[in-house]
Amino acid sequence: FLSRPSEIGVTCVGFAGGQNKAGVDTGPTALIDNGLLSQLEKDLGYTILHDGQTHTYTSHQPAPEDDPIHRGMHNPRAVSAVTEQLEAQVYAQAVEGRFALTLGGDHSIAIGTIAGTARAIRERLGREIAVIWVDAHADINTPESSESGHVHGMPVAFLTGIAREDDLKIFGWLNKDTPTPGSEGYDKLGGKVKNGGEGTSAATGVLSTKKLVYIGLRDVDRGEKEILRKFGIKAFSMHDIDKWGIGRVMELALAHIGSDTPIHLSFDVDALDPQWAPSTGTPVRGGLTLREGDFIAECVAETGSLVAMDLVEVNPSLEIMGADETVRAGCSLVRCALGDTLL
Ligand code: 4U7
Ligand code: MN
Ligand code: MN
Ligand code: MN
Repeated sequence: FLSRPSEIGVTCVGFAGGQNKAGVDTGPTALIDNGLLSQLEKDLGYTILHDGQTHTYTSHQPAPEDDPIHRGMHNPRAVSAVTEQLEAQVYAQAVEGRFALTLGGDHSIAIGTIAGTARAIRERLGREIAVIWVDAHADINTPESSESGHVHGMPVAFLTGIAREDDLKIFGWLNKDTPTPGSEGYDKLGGKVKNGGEGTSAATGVLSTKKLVYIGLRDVDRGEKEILRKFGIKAFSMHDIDKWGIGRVMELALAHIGSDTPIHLSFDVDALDPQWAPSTGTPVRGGLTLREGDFIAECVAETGSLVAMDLVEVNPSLEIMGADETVRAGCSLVRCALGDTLL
């Protein structure tokens, strides 16, 4: 149902406001300086559409003094404004049938990218997207469950409607097409109450909890574990990868999504072990090898259903000795997701 896109629409987002470490905003430039876009063009034969900019959407962001903490979240209005702008940009790429590649930036930007992909695919193909979230972390904290207040640990909660805000300037824009919490069939969190099968409910925002699969988890907060359990969300941790091997895990992950579903791959470079990707804000030991990361991307590419990818959390100013390696690993993941398989 999808033909291999010949064009890649690239969006670079120099945003660090979803967490507290400077430097992740320079991720996109580092990836491009390493030759990522010319590799995709010359080695893989894609046409690249890129405006040559690293967007900060500064003119849309409030002054820091106008962006106080809200429900424990740091910079909520800045993250909201940036992701709302980004949503429109990713939408504009994906609705034209281009592969939407976004380079970050911290992982809060996935609020914008996934919302944009979901809207474009709904409009263009009348289909719901699935998301494969590759990360050491589940990024599904609600503002209330988060201990850090960093929004890069919350994007999945807002995307699935597990966390909600009515204020349009604080992610309320995300709910435009989705029902009001508390209305019939929806619980007070805005989760869609569908007491199906094993007593688990499903939540739906721009993304359904049923269409989400995690790979690589190893640092999940207590509150997040409760959420994963409550909504029956499919997750393959490092334990599962050790037990079954990455080959079997990918078979199971893709089987959960089902063939014929457009996929958005959101890849946090911290899914890789710090041995391969040390330059990232929240490294966690015991992660994926570079080969396992590449393999995940290759398997997703092989489905022929991948329509968008984010590569996030590359921070070249941390562990500077390893910055080059981290950037090269990031480039490799993107090439693999775009079909740079063997032979
Ligand atoms: B990343 C954390 F508490 N869960 O919420 C939090 F461990 O995008 C980390 O995956 C979030 O890098 C990490 O702050 C966000 C923490
Ligand atoms: Mn992470
Ligand atoms: Mn993440
Ligand atoms: Mn952590």
